[in-house]
Amino acid sequence: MAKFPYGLTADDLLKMYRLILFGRRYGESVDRWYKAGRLPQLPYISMGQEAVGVGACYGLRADDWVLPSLRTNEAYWTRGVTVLEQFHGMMGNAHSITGGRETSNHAAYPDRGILVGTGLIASQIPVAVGAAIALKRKGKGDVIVCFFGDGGSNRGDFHEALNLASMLKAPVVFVCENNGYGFTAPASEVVTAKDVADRAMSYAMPGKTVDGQDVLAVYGAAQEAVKRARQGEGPTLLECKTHRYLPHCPSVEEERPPEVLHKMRQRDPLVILGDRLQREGLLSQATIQSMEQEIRQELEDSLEQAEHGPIPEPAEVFHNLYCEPTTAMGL
Ligand SMILES: Cc1ncc(C[n+]2csc(CCOP(=O)(O)OP(=O)(O)O)c2C)c(N)n1
Ligand SMILES: [Mg+2]
Repeated sequence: MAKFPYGLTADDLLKMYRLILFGRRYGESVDRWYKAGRLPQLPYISMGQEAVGVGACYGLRADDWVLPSLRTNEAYWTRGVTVLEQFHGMMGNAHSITGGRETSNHAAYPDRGILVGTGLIASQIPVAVGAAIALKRKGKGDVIVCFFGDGGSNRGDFHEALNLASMLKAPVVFVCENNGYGFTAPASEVVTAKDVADRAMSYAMPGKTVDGQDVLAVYGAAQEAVKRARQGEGPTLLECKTHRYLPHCPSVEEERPPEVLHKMRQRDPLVILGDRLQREGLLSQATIQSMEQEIRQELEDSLEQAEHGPIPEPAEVFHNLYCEPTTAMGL
């Protein structure tokens, strides 16, 4: 029986593979559905980056927390949120977690340990530090994993959050999804550090750069950082070098040359894990086909169900906003 690193079992690796495959098919589907007018919410697609969210969230405890970036779709599924819940959010349905108030990528699911910041990039980083301080006070060894992009690491929020987290030894793991671009700006032209992980040095915390296309490398580094945080030793900055295969979002033109796009697909997270599992005799073509079939069915059924989901009652628009319901706006 093959031995896998970090005490992972064959079952764990198959689950990770399925999550990455799910992300890939989700990305392809929502890109198509948005362009066909079936999805009203602009999706931020993580194709190429799937191993980062899966590797950093897999193995967290139920009481831990995650704060995804705009693009960390995989964090939601790894924590057990269903795509149906997300599609309800995209449609603004009454059945979505906030009754139609949020977009799916700014939705918190507290029962599955998912918090959110705001629509401003990097705004989630100080929020994660605040949550980490609360977790530290609780004293149960719970941690929070916070995701953001290379562009986000240029904002002041990032710098003040890392400073505070380090001073207070907050149990937080900062995960930079470095896909080399912020919108259309290449990181090489706007981010001074070659490796974002080097910025950890300024804040007296460990900084580590890993291959974000290899889910096991991400998992191993994330688990090490989580362990450190649980033991009260404070935060870590983990930079995962990755690739975004599609433009920033479907309404933005692709500006990157075809040869660059071609090259990035040579190190594909699905292929890297899939090849390994096939070499170990753990993943047959039949298993892949049945996963593909299940995933396609779940995506299509969920979209159809969400398309027919109930829209919220206008009178409910102020629910959860004010302690006392207001009539001041005529509702
Ligand atoms: C403060 C702020 N400026 C600009 C935007 C618009 N915006 C949304 S995502 C994004 C790019 C973010 O780049 P990066 O942090 O590298 O994340 P990626 O999209 O590459 O995952 C921009 C400019 C925003 N949401 N907030
Ligand atoms: Mg980026």
